[in-house]
Order: sequence, then C-alpha cells, then structure tokens
Amino acid sequence: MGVTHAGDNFANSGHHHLLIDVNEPLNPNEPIPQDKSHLHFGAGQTEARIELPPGKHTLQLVLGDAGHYPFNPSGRIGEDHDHGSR
Ligand SMILES: [Cu+2]
Repeated sequence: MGVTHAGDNFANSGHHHLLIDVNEPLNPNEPIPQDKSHLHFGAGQTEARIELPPGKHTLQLVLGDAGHYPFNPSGRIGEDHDHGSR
C-alpha cells in the first residue's frame, strides 16, 4: 500500500484517517465522515500530533482511498491508549 494525497487515484494507495473514540464500525460503502473524531490526513501525512484529554481513548488508523472510502479489507490498527493523568 502507498500513501498519497486525498484525490490522487493511484492503485493500492490512499491516505490515513485517525478515528478517535469511534466505536461504531465504518460503513465500507460510504466515505469516512469528516469531523472532530474522524481526522483525514489528506496531504499524505504519516505522522501527527494530537491533543487528547487525560483518560482512556480509542485510536484507529484507517487507510482510505482517493474518495475517502475505507480500503476493504481495511488495514485497520486498533489501539487502546490509556494515558492517565499524572
Ligand atoms: Cu479522507
């Protein structure tokens, strides 16, 4: 798989999406929503710094195609982040 800009339609390439505290599964037949809990890295970013309030958060990384549809099967990395307050 490759990483491209949103809108670039190369085979087996797409851009990353970070889902923050999203518990419902994505609908593979619809574009990934665009809101505070669905971040699109449409410039092809491969790293990002995000600020989260202390507590338990669920982060998912999903690769989407040029039209923001999740790849199927989605190369999803599930992660439970427990970054408690100090
Ligand atoms: Cu997108």
